[in-house]
Amino acid sequence: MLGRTYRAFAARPLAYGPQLFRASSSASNVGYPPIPFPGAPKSPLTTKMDFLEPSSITPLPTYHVMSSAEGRGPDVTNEQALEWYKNMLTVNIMDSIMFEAQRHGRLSFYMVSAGEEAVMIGSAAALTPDDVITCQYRETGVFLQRGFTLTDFMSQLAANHNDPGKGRNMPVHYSGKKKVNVHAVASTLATQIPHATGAAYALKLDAQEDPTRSPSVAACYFGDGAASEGDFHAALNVAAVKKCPIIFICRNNGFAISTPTSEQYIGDGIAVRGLGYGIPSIRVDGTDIFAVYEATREARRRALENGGQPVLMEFMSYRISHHSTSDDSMAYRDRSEVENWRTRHNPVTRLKVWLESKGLWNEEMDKEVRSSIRAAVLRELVEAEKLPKPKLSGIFDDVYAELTEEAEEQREEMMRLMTKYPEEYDINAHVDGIKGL
Ligand SMILES: Cc1ncc(C[n+]2csc(CCOP(=O)(O)OP(=O)(O)O)c2C)c(N)n1
Ligand SMILES: [Mg+2]
Repeated sequence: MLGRTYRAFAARPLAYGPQLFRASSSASNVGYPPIPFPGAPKSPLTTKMDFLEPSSITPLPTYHVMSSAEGRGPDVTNEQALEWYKNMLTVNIMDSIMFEAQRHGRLSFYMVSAGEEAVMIGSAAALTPDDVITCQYRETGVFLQRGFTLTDFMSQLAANHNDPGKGRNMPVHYSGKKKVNVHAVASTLATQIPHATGAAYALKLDAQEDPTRSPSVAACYFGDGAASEGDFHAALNVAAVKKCPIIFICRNNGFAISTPTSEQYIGDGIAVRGLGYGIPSIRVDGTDIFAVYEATREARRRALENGGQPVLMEFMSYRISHHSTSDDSMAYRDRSEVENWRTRHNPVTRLKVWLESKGLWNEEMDKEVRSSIRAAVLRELVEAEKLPKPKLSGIFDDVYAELTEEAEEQREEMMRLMTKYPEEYDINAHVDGIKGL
């Protein structure tokens, strides 16, 4: 009955004759020509006044593969599964080391993605290098899966001169455009969503101009909290109307800092919002890497169909970690709840158990790989810290095409202070043997 147009007149048989009588017995106007209202031209007329109650609609199901009752195996090779497991471990181990490093004062800030490793690695594995990505800040695994190395991560975290963002952003705001086609992380929530729609529209126009080039999509990652921003709605609607090849990837981890999803919305999550905009949408178990991979691969195929169209995916998970190093989530949720998710629905453990069940992995291998990842992260961190910082005098570069008057004044003032107080402005003072600004 979805989307029928109620018509009180239709209940009066005399006005419309016997044909309508028949129609009203099935509570609709079968046989009566629909009125082509431009705002809903496909809506049939009905005599049944039906306010749709959200509670009468069955919640959207959650697609899963790993433990599906049908017992179907995932459509992946053993090599893929092993590579993904090692990448999930790498994110996990790097996260715990860097979280500690922040506590020791070695960096100002950090965010971990425990509980969401499968969402990042599995979805990124289904995309191609030419696909353009924008993301939020908890997508470390996407960068890793696309070829960002530990050296790249550490250069940004230590803000040394190898960071493409030139040390200007907070830690975890990686700049990966050149290396892995992931735009710089912007934590002004949801701004990345219309940006991705714009990128997808550009990809569509490029493909129209040159049909020989291999088609690519834009993929946009964001959280359940970001989906409460106006930018989310605008980006989805424009992408739908302009038929842009884009995959909207919502990580629904249950929280926006301390706000649980139960206080953010009362509807059935995020995926159903896509339907309102005419976008094919799916909800997926984000702790099941095979479901994540298969669904994203299919979403990509659909996004490229018919010259392009958006797809919305909602990956369900739980933010096992604190929001960031600035947060203490024990202030607003039970330790037992977190422990339950960490132990019972942990995406890393789920894949490990699956690999073990196939005879592809064992405890000994696990220990060995974990310790070599740990050693590599620590080594890269120490090396990154030794390298010089980007030039302080360059902070005004690349920001404006032409410096504004105020920015020019600030730049001159900074240069004057740097010359007058070279010791105070030496940002490399902490690094042995490096001098200069
Ligand atoms: C426009 C804007 N408003 C508020 C914030 C502060 N803020 C930073 S992260 C965050 C929560 C976002 O939650 P979600 O999108 O679910 O992502 P998650 O942290 O769960 O990965 C908020 C409110 C911000 N960065 N930008
Ligand atoms: Mg969230």
